[in-house]
Amino acid sequence: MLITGGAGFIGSNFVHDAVRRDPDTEITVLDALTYAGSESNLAPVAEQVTFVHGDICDAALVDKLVANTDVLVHFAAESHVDNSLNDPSPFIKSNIIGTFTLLEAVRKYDKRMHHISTDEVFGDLPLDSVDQFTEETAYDPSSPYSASKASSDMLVRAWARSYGVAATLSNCANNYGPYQHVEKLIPRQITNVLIGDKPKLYGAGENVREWTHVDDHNDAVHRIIADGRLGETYLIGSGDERSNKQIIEKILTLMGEPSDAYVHVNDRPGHDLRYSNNSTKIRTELGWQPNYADFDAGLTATINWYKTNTPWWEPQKSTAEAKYKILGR
Ligand code: NAD
Ligand code: TDX
Repeated sequence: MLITGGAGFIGSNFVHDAVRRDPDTEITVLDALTYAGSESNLAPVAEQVTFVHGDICDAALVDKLVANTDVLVHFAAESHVDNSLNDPSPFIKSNIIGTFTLLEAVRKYDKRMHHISTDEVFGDLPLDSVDQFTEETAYDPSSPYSASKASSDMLVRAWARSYGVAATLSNCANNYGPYQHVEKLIPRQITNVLIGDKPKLYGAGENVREWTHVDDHNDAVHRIIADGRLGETYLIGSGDERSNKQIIEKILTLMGEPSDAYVHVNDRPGHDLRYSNNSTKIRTELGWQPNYADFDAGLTATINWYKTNTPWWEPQKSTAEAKYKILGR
């Protein structure tokens, strides 16, 4: 298996899981080690994994690696909406040109590829509705991040249809769990509390996200690789929708602080209101269901991970907060 972005949040958890499932799988990770990636995320499985420090836009390197693999699992991307609003250019390069570069190698060598994407490609849903995204929902991205992911998905769909590339796609809802960068909502607030700062809520905090544990996302990806139908898209989501305000209040309560000990900060421009994936297809076709049915238990485990892994997140924290400070967030 060749795993791009395997030194990032979801990718590194995927590699850990893949090694647990089958220690005999030969795994190569290709990762550019941007601010979001660290080879130390793979330390627990370093013996079982070949790490290649490189860029998915490097066609010669990608050609060589894809030629020697059976399955490509593509996680690598610029992943943070706020960063994309500040400077879209790395998003265009890594998410669009990078995916194109991989597709060309997969096409040349006739390899199997699974492409990881997001519910954000569909735009957003009204707050006061029970509407959901499905595999047929039209793309309507709001941010440079989601527009770049939508572009990458469309390239994969086109390469599957026109060139017969053996690809599948998945669009997952918001993930949480260990090794998530402190720029993201949940780790940012946990680490704010740990350093004695207050959690920061964008705007009124009514925006809703569907929270899925990273291990449940990765279990879904394993199932799609094993049994997914080629050319198909699968939506992944726990069904557990919560407002940002509820998330911050929950973190504070679980960490023994008053639930109102947070501050409101500037809202995100173009802020998507609500995401909700209808995951019936993957549940019925591939028998997937989330194991982390109890969000409080998953969040408590995540809080404990950040409590016991201070050396992992501390070096990221001041840089991430300095970026937010400029934006009043
Ligand atoms: P992340 O930012 O934590 O990790 C991304 C990894 O990709 C990093 O290790 C980084 O170094 C690497 N990378 C970036 N550009 C690269 C390039 N040009 N060449 C090689 N490596 C490069 O991201 P994440 O949260 O783990 O997200 C992984 C994937 O899952 C992304 O495709 C993202 O769009 C998708 N996704 C994320 C979520 C979520 O909630 N985090 C939800 C749904 C889908
Ligand atoms: O400090 C904060 N306060 C706050 O209220 C931060 C960092 C975020 N927020 C809000 C913005 C969003 O409504 O919380 C929500 C979640 O924010 P992020 O963690 O930045 O995630 P989101 O923008 O929803 O995107 C995430 O899920 C989909 C991932 O970052 C994407 O990679 C994935 O595609």
